Amino acid sequence: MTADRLMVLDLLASVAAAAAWLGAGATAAARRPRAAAALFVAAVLASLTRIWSVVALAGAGWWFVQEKVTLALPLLLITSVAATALAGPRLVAAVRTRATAPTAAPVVVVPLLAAGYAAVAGPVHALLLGYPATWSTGLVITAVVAFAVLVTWRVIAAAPVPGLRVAVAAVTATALVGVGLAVVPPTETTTTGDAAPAGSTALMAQHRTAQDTGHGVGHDTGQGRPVDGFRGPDTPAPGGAIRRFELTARTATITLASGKRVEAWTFDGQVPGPAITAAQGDLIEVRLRNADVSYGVTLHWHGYDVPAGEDGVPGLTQDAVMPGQEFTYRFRADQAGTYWYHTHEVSDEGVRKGLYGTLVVAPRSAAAPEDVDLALPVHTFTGTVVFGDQDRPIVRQASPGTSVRLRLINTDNTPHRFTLSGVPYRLVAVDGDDLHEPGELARVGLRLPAGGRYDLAFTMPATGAVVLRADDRVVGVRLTPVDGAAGDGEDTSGWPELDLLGYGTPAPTAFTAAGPFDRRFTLVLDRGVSLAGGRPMYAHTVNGHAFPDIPTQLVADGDLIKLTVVNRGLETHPWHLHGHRVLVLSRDGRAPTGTPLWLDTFDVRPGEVWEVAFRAANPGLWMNHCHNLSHADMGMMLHLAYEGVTTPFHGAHSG
Ligand SMILES: [Cu+2]
Repeated sequence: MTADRLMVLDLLASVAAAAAWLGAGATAAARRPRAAAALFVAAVLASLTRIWSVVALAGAGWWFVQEKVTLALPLLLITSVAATALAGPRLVAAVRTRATAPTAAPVVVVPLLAAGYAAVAGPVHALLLGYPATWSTGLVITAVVAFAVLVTWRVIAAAPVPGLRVAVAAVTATALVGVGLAVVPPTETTTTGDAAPAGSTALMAQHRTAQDTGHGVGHDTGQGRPVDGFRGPDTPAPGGAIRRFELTARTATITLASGKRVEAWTFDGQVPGPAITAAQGDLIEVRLRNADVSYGVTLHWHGYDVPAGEDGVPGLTQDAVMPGQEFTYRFRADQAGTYWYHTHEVSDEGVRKGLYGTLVVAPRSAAAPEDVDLALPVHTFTGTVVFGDQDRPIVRQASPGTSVRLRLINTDNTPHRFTLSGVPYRLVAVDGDDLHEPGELARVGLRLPAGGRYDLAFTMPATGAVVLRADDRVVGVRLTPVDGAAGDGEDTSGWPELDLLGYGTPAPTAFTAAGPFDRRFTLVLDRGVSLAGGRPMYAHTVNGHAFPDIPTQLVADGDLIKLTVVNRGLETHPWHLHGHRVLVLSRDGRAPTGTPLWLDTFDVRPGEVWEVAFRAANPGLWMNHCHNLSHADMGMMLHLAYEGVTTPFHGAHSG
C-alpha cells in the first residue's frame, strides 16, 4: 500500500478506535452488555489496525510516524491493554450471564473510556498539531488524557477515589511543565536535517536571533551585503540586444471570448499580461508601474535565476510598488526556454486575479524555430479554465508537415492534467530546461504542477485534428491540417499518467546523488494550529512551524545543497525555490532512470519524499515555498539566505 493510502487508513482507524472505545464505555455505563461487548471487539480490531498501519507507514520514513510512535500509540497501547485486561473478562461474563449491573462498575467503564480518551489523542494530534510531536505537546496531551480519566473515575465511583488529590496535582504539574516547554525556545533545530555541518549551530543560533524580530533573515546592520545590491548588468551579452518593456498594473474588467466578465488585476489592462520575449544573451529591461492595485505589485521571474535584487519579493528584495510608483527590473536572458512572471505581493490573490504573463527566451542555437509556437498560460478564472486569453478553444489551421511547439504554463495553484490527441509528440522541455533524448509519446496524460512548464513538440499530420485538453474535458487548442476538419478527438480520461522519472535517457550532470553535500535540509510538510506572526490559523506547516517562524536555511556561496521534502499531509505541495533550479535525485527512494530533471517546481504529493540538490551559486536572499500560493499565504514558506547577505526591507509576508 502506498504511503498516502496508509496515512488515510491510519487516520480512519484512529477515528474508529476512538469512537469504538468511547462507545464501549458509554454502553457499558448504560448497562447494555451486548452492545458494549460488540463495541469492545470493534475497538480492539481498530486499535490493532492502527498498529499495523503505523508499522507499515514507518517503511516510508520516520517523518510519517514520529508522533504516532512516540506519543499516540504508547497512549493507546497502555490504555487499551488495561481496558482489555480489566473490562474484557467482565463484559464477556455479563453477556453470558445476562447480568447488566456489573457492566456499569467503575472497573469496567473507566478503563474503556480511558482507552477512548487516549485514542482521541491520535487523530487530534495528527489533524490539529501535525509533525512533529514535542515533549511539550506530549506532556500536555498525556496530562489532559489522565485528567479526563480521573474526572470520569470520580464521577462514576460511588466511593471516594484513593489518592485522587495527589494524582490531580501530578497531572497538573505535568501539564504545566508541558506548557512551560512550549514557551521556552527549542534548543535544537529541525531544519538542518540529518547532517548539519560543523559550525552550523552557531549560524543557526545567530539566525534565530534575527528571526525573533519577526523576519527570517538578517537585517541591514551596516555589516554584510544588502540584497538590493545584487542587480543585473545594464548591457546585453556580445551580439545581444536590449529588449525594453513597460508594464502597468491596473484593475480592469476583462471580457472573455464566451462573454464572461472577470474583475481582474492586470498588466496593461490585459490577461495574461504582455508577452515578454527575448533571445538568449539579450538584456531584458522591464519598467513596472502601478496605476491602482492598492496592495502593491512586484514582478517575480518564475524559474529564471535572476540576480537576487531583481527577484521581486516584497519585503525581502524590494518594497512593493505602490500606486503611483515604479520599479525597473534588468537582467540578462541567459536561460533559454519557457518561463513566466507574476506579482509576489499578496500573490495568492494577485496571481489568481490576473497579474501574470509569459517569458519566453529563444535559444541562440542553429536549430530552426518551430513554424507554430504558442505560449499557453493556463489559468482558472472563477471556475473557467482559460488558455492564454481564451475560454473557448484556440483553433488554428496548420498544413501537414508544419512543426509545432506548445508551451504549457500552469499559472494556477493546483496541478492540471494535459493530453494531446491526434499526433505522436515529444515532451521536449520541462521548466525551461531541454530534456535528454525525449521519446515519442501518445495516449498519456501529463500532470503539470502549479507554476511548472511543459514544452510539447510535434509535426502536423496529414489528416485529422490535433487536440490539446486540460483535465480531459477542457479543449484548449485544436489544430487542423485542412480547413473544416473538426472533432475533438478521443476521450482521454483513461490515459495513464506519464512518469517523468522514467522518460528520456540519462546524461551526465554537474553533480550527482553521491554529493558530497555541504549542507542538507529536510522540510516536513503538514498542517497544524499556529500562532506564527501573531496570526492564529490552521496553518500549512514546515517542520511544525509556519512563516515567519520557520528557521531560515543558511548557505554559503558555492555549497552543494541536498534538500529533502516530505509531504505528511493530504494535499499536494508544489515546491518552488527561487533563484536556483534543482536536480531531482529521487522520489520515494527511486532515482530517475531517464533524462536528468532540472526543475524549479516539483509536486510533492501526499505521502511522497523527494530528494533534490542544487549548487548555491546565486548569492542573495530567496523564498523557498509552496507554489499553491494559498498554502504559502497560510505559512508554508521560508527563506534561504546566503551568509553575509542582509535586507534593508521589512515585512515579507507574501508567498
Ligand atoms: Cu502546498
